[in-house]
Formats: sequence, C-alpha cells, structure tokens
Amino acid sequence: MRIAFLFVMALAAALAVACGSGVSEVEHNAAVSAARAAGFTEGREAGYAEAEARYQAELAMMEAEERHVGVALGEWSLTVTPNTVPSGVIEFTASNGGPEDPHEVVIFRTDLPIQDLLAIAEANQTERGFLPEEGVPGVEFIAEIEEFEVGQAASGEWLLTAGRYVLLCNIVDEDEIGEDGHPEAHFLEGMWAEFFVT
Ligand SMILES: [Cu+2]
Repeated sequence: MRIAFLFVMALAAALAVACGSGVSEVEHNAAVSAARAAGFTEGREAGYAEAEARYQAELAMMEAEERHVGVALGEWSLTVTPNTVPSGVIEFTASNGGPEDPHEVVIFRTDLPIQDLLAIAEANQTERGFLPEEGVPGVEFIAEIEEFEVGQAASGEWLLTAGRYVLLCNIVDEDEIGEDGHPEAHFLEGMWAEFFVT
C-alpha cells in the first residue's frame, strides 16, 4: 500500500514535469495571442489616428483664411513679408521696384542652405547662375510668378504645406555682361529669400 502510494506520487511528479513544459507552452501561446491582439489593435488605432490627422489637416486648410504675402523685388534684392506663415492657401503678390530689369519669382521647397543653392547655380554648365528647376536632389520646384516689368505687380496663390522654401529670381540676362565677364544672373546678384510655412 505504501509502495503503491509512493508509485502514484512518483507518477504524479513525472506527469507534473512532463506537463511543466506543456503548461508553459500554453501560457506562451496565450501571451503571443494577446500580444498579437494588442499589436493589431494598436496598429489599427495608429492607422486610424493617422487618417484622422490627415483629414483634420485638410479640413484646417480648407477652412484656413487665405494668407497674403508681399514680395518686393529690386536690383538686387528680394524681400518677403511676412517670411513665416501658417500652412494653407498663400497668395504671393510681387512688385517690381526697378529701376530697370524685369523680374520673376520662383518658389522652391528645399532644406539646402542658400550657399549650396548658389554654388549649384554658379556651377550650372548650361546656363551659369540659373538654378535648375528639376533634377537637383533635395530641391523641389513648387511654383512661379512669370517675369514682369518695372512698376508692375503680379501674383499667384498656392496651397503650401509646412516646410522651408526659398524664393528667388532665376533670370539670367545674356544681354548684360557683368563685371565678372558673365551674363548677369539675378539669383547670384542676391535676389533670394527664405520663406517658412509652419
Ligand atoms: Cu530678377
């Protein structure tokens, strides 16, 4: 009787050892399932939050008041006022203060420092002083107010998202040769300004 009892205890202990890994495997599987469920919920909520944020941003833009920005052009300067506005539809009104040359306003979106942009324009083999409007890594052409005469104003409005922009006059005048022996390039002469959308 005592021997039988010991045998049963031994069997129970053996079963407990055998089941030990079995139990932990069940627990492990449950933990994996729980983690998957949590991850799925989290992922779905993250996806939803992202879509919601996008929708709210679009709504904000549609409801946003139109921003008005002035761009004063001269030889050789380009001044943007104000130079920081919230994202939305932004109307740029440029005025050419002369005294002689027509000007244009090209809007680029870029994080490159001005010195880099000037160097790229200066190294342009096709047209020295012209910043290429495509094909430059990190520089995205956004929009342009076409060339217009002294004493005139011209405008354009675009929906701009948050970021850093550079406004510049990209005219290279082949008929005017500067003191350096090169055609006059308005960008290289100093017609540029940074512009920020928040
Ligand atoms: Cu110009």
